[in-house]
Amino acid sequence: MGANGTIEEMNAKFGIAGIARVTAGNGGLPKVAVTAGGCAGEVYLLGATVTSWKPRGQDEVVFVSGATKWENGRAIRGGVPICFPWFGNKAGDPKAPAHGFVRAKPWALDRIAQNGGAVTVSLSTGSDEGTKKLWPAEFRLIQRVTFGAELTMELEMTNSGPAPLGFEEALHTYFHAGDVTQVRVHGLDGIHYLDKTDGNREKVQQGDVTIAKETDSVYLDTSSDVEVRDPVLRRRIRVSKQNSLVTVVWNPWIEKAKAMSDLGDEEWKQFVCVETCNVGKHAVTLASGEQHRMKAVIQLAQV
Ligand code: TA6
Repeated sequence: MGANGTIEEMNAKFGIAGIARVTAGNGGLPKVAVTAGGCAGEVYLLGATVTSWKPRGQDEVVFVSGATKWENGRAIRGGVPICFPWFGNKAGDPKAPAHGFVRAKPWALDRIAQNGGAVTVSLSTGSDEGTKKLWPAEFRLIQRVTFGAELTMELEMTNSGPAPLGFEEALHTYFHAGDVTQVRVHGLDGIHYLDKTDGNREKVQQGDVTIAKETDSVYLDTSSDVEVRDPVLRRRIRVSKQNSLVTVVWNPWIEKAKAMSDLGDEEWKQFVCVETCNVGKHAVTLASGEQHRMKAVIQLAQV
């Protein structure tokens, strides 16, 4: 039973007949399933993780691993996990959960609203005794997901405490690819990046990003649109963003994929992560009472 009661109670309270329903998903975990605005989509209360966006007549746009361990306390391997309030390992605390703690905890479902032909699902989480042990701050985080002809995700952070605070954030999107070795990520030419597979050495991107080995690159000072160009699925996925100055591109390749218990050995071929972030030198600082909104808009174009 979640913050909002049972799945049946949530569906009675928030469900919209024929459009959106709260239902039991994998592992019995509550999810919101949407069919509207020319698409189908899903978001789990676990981590407020989007796990599906499928415009009508199109292939699935987000990748979710078949080896995901569907349980509260563990992040979903795939979809759009939310990294917050730190990205990667927590500085000075290697025992803290990687990518923060909100992606592995159940969020509250606050609202499901029709908005034109699209549907917006609002979920929230905030500070409590558990979070303060890991991060002594008072905050409220809202994820608004709009399913329609586009997929829009807006992460709103409020510093509800008395003191200024700093945090990192990422919409860690796993895009489904026909064959990642043939994908080109376009839009980062000339951008400086930190290569996490090479001791965080700073480099400059030449042309499109291609995946031919383990790739873990943090592109800095960029708010430009990026396109995932996929010749196998004959499509382009455009990622636009607001209030984000970092883009991360990741694929674990063969060995890392084998070492991950919640990813199939061959699944590395089926996705590329293109992440909308504010991390490192672009971590966000908020004064008491202040708010920050980061937005990603995903569009699909056939080629
Ligand atoms: O976003 C890329 C990255 O930070 C990589 O370094 C890799 O660790 C990946 O995230 C997945 O992290 P996770 O904690 O979900 O296994």
